[in-house]
Amino acid sequence: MDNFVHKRKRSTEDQESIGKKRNSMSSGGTLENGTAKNPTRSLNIKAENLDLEYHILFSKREADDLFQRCEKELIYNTGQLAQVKIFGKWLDIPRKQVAHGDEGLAYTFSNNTIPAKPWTPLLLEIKDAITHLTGHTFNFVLINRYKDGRDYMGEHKDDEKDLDPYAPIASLSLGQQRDFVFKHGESRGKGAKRKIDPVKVELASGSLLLMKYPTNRYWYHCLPVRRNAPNVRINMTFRQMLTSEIKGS
Ligand SMILES: O=C(O)CCC(=O)C(=O)O
Repeated sequence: MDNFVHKRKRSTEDQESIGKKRNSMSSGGTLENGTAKNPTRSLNIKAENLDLEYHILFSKREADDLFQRCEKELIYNTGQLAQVKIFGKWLDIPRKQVAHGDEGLAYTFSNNTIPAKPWTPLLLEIKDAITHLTGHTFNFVLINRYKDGRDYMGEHKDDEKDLDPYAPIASLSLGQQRDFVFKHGESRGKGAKRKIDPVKVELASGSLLLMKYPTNRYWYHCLPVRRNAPNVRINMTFRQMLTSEIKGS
C-alpha cells in the first residue's frame, strides 16, 4: 500500500503557509499497516475501491481560531432532531449535531430528516477555503460535535439517496485529534466474505479528508470511542446534495 506515498520533509514554512497556498498540492507522510501517519501537507490513500485525499488545510493557529468561533457561534439541534430511530426506538445520538446549507435542503438518514439552517459567514468562509483547495463545490454541511472520546459515530456509509453519489465528501476536523476507521463492506463482522484490512486515518485539527467516489459505495466508516481523547472535536462534512436542478426534474 505504500507504493503511492512520496515522503517529503516538513518545514516551518510549510506549516505556516498551508492556509495561504491552498491550491498547491504535494504529498507527504506514510501509510503504515493501514494507518496514515504524520501526514505533512497532502496524502493520497488508496485501497480497493477506496480513494481518499488527506490535506492539512488550516495551520494550528487558524484551526484553533476556527474552533473557538464554532464554539461561540454554532447552535446544535435538540429534541427529535438530535435523535435517530433504530429498530423502532428513538435514541439520542452520542454527540451533538446540526446542518447548514442551501435553502430548502434536508438530509435524511437513520430514519430522521435534518433540515439545513442557512449558511453563516463562518461556514461560508470554511466552505470557500475547501472549494479553493479541492475545486469542488458543496451545498450542505453536516456538523458533529464530540464532547470527548466517549462521543462517537458508528459504522455507516454516506450513500443516502439525497447525496450526489459521484461528488466527494469533504470532512474538516477541528479540535481533538481522533481516529477515523474505514472497513470494507465485504469484510465486516462475523459473516465477512473476504479479509480486507481496515484503513485508519488520524484526523488532526485543521485537516481535510476528501472521500472520493466510489469509497462510499464499498466502505463503511466510523469514529470509534477513544478513552484517551479528553477534548472537544468538531467535524464538518461538506456534501453535494441532489437538488431538482441536478436531478433534472
Ligand atoms: O466526525 C467524523 O469525522 C465522522 C463524520 C461522519 O462520518 C459523517 O458525518 O458521516
